Amino acid sequence: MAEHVILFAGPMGAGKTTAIEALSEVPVVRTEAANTDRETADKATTTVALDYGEITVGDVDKVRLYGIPGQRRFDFMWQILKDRARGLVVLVNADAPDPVASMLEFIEEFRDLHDRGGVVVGVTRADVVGGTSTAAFSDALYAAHPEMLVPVFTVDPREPEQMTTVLLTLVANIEMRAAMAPAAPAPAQEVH
Ligand SMILES: Nc1nc2c(ncn2[C@@H]2O[C@H](COP(=O)(O)OP(=O)(O)OP(=O)(O)O)[C@@H](O)[C@H]2O)c(=O)[nH]1
Ligand SMILES: [Mg+2]
Repeated sequence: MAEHVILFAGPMGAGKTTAIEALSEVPVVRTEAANTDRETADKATTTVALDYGEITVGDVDKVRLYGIPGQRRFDFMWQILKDRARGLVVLVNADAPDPVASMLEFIEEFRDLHDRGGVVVGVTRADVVGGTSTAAFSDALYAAHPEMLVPVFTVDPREPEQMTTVLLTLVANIEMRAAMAPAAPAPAQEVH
């Protein structure tokens, strides 16, 4: 059984916890505390350590889903989880002050995950803003990092089917990358 560790990153209120709740087949471990920053995200609670959920893909692949806190003051958890993960879902809410810049910030912070696995972007709360299209996000990504291959979706994290599409795209990318990676060289033979 293959196992994937996927990180959900993005600004406060983007929908990381909501997405993991929508996807997980086991009760989600959540670490919510009262939200003292209602200006950034108008919701009662915020993640302070991590979210954890699990889903099985295609009957055999177990996917571990970790959500990290959006607030920078809790970013000690970012490093710990970054080292374990092989894939990244960046969720960014369309009603953030500058969602494109925010997306780029998280992509750059977690660049390693692109290089050793894969990255997808989900633009959330598109229904709240109206007129949101993925083009501005894809164009900015291509301008900043033409070498990176990152699919961009609009997604409502409350909808399990939509989140499943995003997750399966990422898992497919990771598996394709692994299949195409050159095999490790055979150990050198000693000559006597
Ligand atoms: N209308 C609408 N609401 C959404 C959408 N996506 C998320 N939400 C709501 O926005 C809020 C997102 O909250 P969380 O899931 O806690 O966000 P988070 O990314 O975990 O935030 P932190 O843990 O604080 O960093 C929830 O109330 C969701 O129901 C969307 O596409 N449309
Ligand atoms: Mg959260």
